[in-house]
Amino acid sequence: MTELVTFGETMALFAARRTGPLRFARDFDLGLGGAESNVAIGVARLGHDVTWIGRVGADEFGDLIRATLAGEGVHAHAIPDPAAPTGLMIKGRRTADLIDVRYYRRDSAGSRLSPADLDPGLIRAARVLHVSAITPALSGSAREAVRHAICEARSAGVTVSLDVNYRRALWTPEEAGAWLREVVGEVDVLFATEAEGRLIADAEGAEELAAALAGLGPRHVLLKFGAEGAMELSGGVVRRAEPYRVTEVDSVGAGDAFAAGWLADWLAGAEPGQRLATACAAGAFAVTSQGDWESLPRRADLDLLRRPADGVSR
Ligand code: KDG
Repeated sequence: MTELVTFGETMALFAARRTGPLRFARDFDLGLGGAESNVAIGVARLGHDVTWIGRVGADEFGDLIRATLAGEGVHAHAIPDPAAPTGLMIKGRRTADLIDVRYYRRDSAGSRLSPADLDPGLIRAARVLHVSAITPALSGSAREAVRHAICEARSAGVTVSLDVNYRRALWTPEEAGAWLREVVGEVDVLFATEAEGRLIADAEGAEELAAALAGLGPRHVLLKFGAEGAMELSGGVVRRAEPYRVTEVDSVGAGDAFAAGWLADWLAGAEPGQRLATACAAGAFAVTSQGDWESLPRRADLDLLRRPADGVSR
C-alpha cells in the first residue's frame, strides 16, 4: 500500500555542461526535475512505498519521466496529455557557483493537472499527502487539484505535508502569500526557508517565525537555513540541526531532499532528533553532485557523511 502520495509538474531538464552564458553552451545532460517527484524519489530510496501523479506530454520527455520514476521504484501515474507538451527546465551555470534556472512550462501538460487526475482512493489510503506551493501557481485547475487533494486527505485523517518552494517565475510574493495563508491551517507538516515562512507570517527571529507558523495550524514546522542547517518546531519543542560539511556542486533540489529525509523518517516512526538529522543528511547529499535528485541517499548511504578523516570509505 502506498504510504506517501504526491503530485505536481515534472519537467525534462537540460543542464548545460559548460560554465558561462547559456548561449555558448554546446552540450547538455538530459534528465528530469520536479519538486514533488524529487521528494518521491528521495522517500522511495529511503525505503518507502511512494506514488507520484502528474501530467506529461505524449512525447519523448513524458516517456523519460515515466521510465525514470519507475526505475527509481516510484509508482508513477504519468498521465499522457496529447494536447500539450512536457514542460522544460534549462539549467545553466553562469559562473562556477551560480546556477541559472529557466522554465518553459506555460501551458505545459504538467500545468494542466486537474482534480479529476487524482484518485481519491489513493490519497485516502496513504499515510501522507505531500504537495508543494509550485502546483497552485501553475494554473487554475492545478490549484483546484491541490485544494481537492488536501480536502480528501484531511477527511480521511491523512497527514498533509506542504513545502512552500516559492517560485518567483510563477507568481508574486503577494499572490503566493495569500494562497499560503488560505491553506496553512489545513497542513500538518510545513517546510519553508525563512524567507518563505515570511510570505505567510511576520516575525523577527527564526524561533518566533516558527512559533507564528505553528500558531496557524501545522504540528511540525521545519525551517531550512541552507548551509547553516535547519530547525524544527514540533509539540512546542524547538530542535536545531547543524549542517553536514560537504562540497557543494549543485544546490538545486536540496530542499526536496530535506523534505524527503524528514518524511521518510516520519513514516518509519523515527525520533524527532533522528528525523531532523536524516533530513539534513539527505539535503547534504543532494548538493554534492549535478542534478536535482540523482545523489539522493539510500539508508545505507546516510552514515557515509560521518566519514573517516581521509574521506575514503572501504
Ligand atoms: O527544488 C528543485 C525542484 O523544484 C526542481 O527540480 C524543479 O524547479 C523546479 C520546479 O519548479 O518544479
